[in-house]
Amino acid sequence: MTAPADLSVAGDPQAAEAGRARFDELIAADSRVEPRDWMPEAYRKTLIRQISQHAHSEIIGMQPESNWITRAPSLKRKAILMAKVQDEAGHGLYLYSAAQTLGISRDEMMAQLIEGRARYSSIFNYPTPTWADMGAIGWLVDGAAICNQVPLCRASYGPYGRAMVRICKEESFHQRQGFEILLELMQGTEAQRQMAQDAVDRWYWPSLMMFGPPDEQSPNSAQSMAWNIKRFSNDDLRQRFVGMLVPQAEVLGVTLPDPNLAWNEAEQRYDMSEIDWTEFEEVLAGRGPANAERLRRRREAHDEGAWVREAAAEYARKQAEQSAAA
Ligand code: BYC
Repeated sequence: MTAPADLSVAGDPQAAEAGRARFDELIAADSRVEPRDWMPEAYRKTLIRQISQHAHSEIIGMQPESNWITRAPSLKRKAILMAKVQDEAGHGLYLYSAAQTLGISRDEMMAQLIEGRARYSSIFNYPTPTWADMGAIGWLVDGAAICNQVPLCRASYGPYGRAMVRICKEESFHQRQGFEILLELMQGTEAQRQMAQDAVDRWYWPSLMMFGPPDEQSPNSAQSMAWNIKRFSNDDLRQRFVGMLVPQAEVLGVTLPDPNLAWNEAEQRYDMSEIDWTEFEEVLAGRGPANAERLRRRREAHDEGAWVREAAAEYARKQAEQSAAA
């Protein structure tokens, strides 16, 4: 599909030249590019790729947590978890809307997801066997999301940056609720403390993988940074995240499962063990512990929702008929 911005200058090389100059100026001035502005095709494609992957992550990300809604340990915890999962649906919808401004339809993005042609974050392909996983997801997964996404509030593409502002506010609440679940468990019985530590052990490394491959193996970073979409490299954000976790882990009383984790005064960063990138590659190739289950459930939900889409389309058709007759 061609973006509206391209259509406006199609067949007019002078207008395209002016559009390109204006785009370069906007990027150089660290200003915002808006949907009606001319933009290079590769910029548009990169944004569609990143924003749609992000939207899919939010939608698939509802599954590991919704698994615990019916089994939350109290009414209060159930209400909080329901609100959080609902927020994630909302994030997905803002992001799909932002991607639609680039000329791709919601139907096409959904088809890419359910046909297994789209990526979504590796983190959501891990199972959630215990209640402590709700704490670890909030603390580690939402914590990593905040580190990664706060800089995206300044992304050069206006609709994406604006969607991220609201998403980040909600993610902060999510992160705190996860921290609080773990804190309560860590102040509980020995079995509860063990459950919390076990969840941290299982989610720590996958949460570090959320930031993407190491910088030297990240094919998209350099261009995305030149276009002011990404503001920091994958490794820089990962370091920032670990720096945030260390003091919080102390407050919680949990151990981060890396024996080599230590502050390096000379380099002003944390030394850490090598991440198991083979595991990351396996998950990206669709062979993670829960990939098949996540996609199967997403397809089922899509099929089960067909009647809602049909009813909405029929209602819209009747409304249009009525206003045409009026
Ligand atoms: N998982 O060149 P690179 C959330 C792919 S939602 C899967 O560094 P880029 C939440 C990457 O797509 C969390 N794939 O790429 C929701 C690329 O493949 P393609 C989602 C990954 O784009 C509910 C290839 O590897 N957050 O937090 O410059 C509940 C090479 O990578 C991953 C976002 O989407 C991964 N972890 O950087 C709770 C944030 N990492 O497309 C929480 C927005 C890399 O070339 N996205 N790949 O086939 C981003 O910031 C960037 O897209 C990334 C990757 C940092 C993720």
